[in-house]
Amino acid sequence: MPTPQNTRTLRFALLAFFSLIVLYKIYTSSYKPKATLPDVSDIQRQQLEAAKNYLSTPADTGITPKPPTTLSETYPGERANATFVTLARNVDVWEIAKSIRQVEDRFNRKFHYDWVFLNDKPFNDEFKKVTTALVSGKTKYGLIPEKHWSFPPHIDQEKAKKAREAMHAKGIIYGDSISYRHMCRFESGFFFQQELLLDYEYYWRVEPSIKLYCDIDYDVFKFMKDNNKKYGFTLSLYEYIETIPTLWDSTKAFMKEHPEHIAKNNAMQFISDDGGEKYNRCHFWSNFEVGDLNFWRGQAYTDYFNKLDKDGGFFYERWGDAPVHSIAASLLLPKDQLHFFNDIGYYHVPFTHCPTSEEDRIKLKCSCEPKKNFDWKGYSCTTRFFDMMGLEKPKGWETQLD
Ligand SMILES: Nc1nc2c(ncn2[C@@H]2O[C@H](COP(=O)(O)OP(=O)(O)OP(=O)(O)O)[C@@H](O)[C@H]2O)c(=O)[nH]1
Ligand SMILES: *[C@@H]1O[C@H](CO)[C@@H](O)[C@H](O)[C@H]1NC(C)=O
Ligand SMILES: [Mg+2]
Repeated sequence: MPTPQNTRTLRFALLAFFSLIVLYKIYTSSYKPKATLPDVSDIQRQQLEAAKNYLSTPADTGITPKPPTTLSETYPGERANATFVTLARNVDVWEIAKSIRQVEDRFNRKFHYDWVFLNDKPFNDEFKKVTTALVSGKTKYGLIPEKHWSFPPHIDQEKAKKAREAMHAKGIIYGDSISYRHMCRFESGFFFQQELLLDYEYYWRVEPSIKLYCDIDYDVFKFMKDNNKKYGFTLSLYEYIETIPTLWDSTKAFMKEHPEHIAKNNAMQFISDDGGEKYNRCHFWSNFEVGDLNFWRGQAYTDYFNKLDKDGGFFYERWGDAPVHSIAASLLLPKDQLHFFNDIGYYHVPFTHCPTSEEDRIKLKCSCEPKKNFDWKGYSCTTRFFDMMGLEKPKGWETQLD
């Protein structure tokens, strides 16, 4: 016979056992995964239905809903002979993906221009797949020939190595990098010679990780053509002198050798404060450029680049394509063929161009913060450009001085 003591223990054990089962059931049921996720197309259908209802319901808010527009709206009219161009490595794929998305959303979804990608190594399938999916025009992929991405034979390797070491010791950014020098020389002298670019007249250079802040509702390339512009920029600033100590000496020698290439009404005033004796280090920031490829392919620039390449500063110093392009555009073109794209809000680390006037920012649906605009800050050269061109500065510029 069980003692009362045993019965109580048994009852307690049974109670505890069943309570545990109940608790376990409650616990597992609340964590049970849902059978399946709702179907994406169902969600889309529901949202579309809701949107239709909303649009067909008379507004009781006093605000008339805008008619729906499609995102793939293509602007009518003829296209220019033009392409985007990007130099990139395979590892840049996700950063260039962001740039492309910005360019497409703000501009190219309306125009569908092509996009040429260039690399010193073959692009892999991932790079091609991702970028082709994002670009609304044709995409093309070029391998840079070795002669455009290597030391030319006349370069003294010992001297070049010493120069890199010295710049590194001084803490100059990319001071010891060989590939950065190949990149700068390539962008200075060879991008426009690539086979894929020979098919085009105008280009727009896009780098990884850039941002566009405003809608661009007109054809930028046709604007260049119709207004006889050869070089367009958004930001300008002073170059780091340690990277180009003798660039101006080579330039002066070139001007003496080839006076026939120096344009009348050029933009010398933008790059020199004393009529050409000294370089003031002003340059257009070349990670953004819209330009005429035939200008770079012409005799004047060919002679200029060859002179610079012979002097070796791409390797003995660290000449950047920004000062090289800028000096060339300023000396070999009449100044009215240069164009400041005030309406293109732009960012490349660490500088922003944001249209100065609020009226423009609203009209263009800009998303940039006005006080970040670099144009009128002390380290920008854009004031000099306005002075040279006799342009009136946009409303509100004084409020952005620093
Ligand atoms: N294929 C290839 N592209 C390169 C190489 N180095 C730089 N680039 C590209 O050249 C352009 C300029 O290089 P960046 O590294 O952005 O140089 P940067 O703009 O002076 O400096 P960041 O402030 O680092 O952006 C970018 O479009 C890069 O993707 C390289 O070794 N190979
Ligand atoms: C585009 O420009 C290039 C370079 O000037 C030229 O060779 C090509 O024929 C042009 N294409 C068209 C369709 O006009
Ligand atoms: Mg960059």
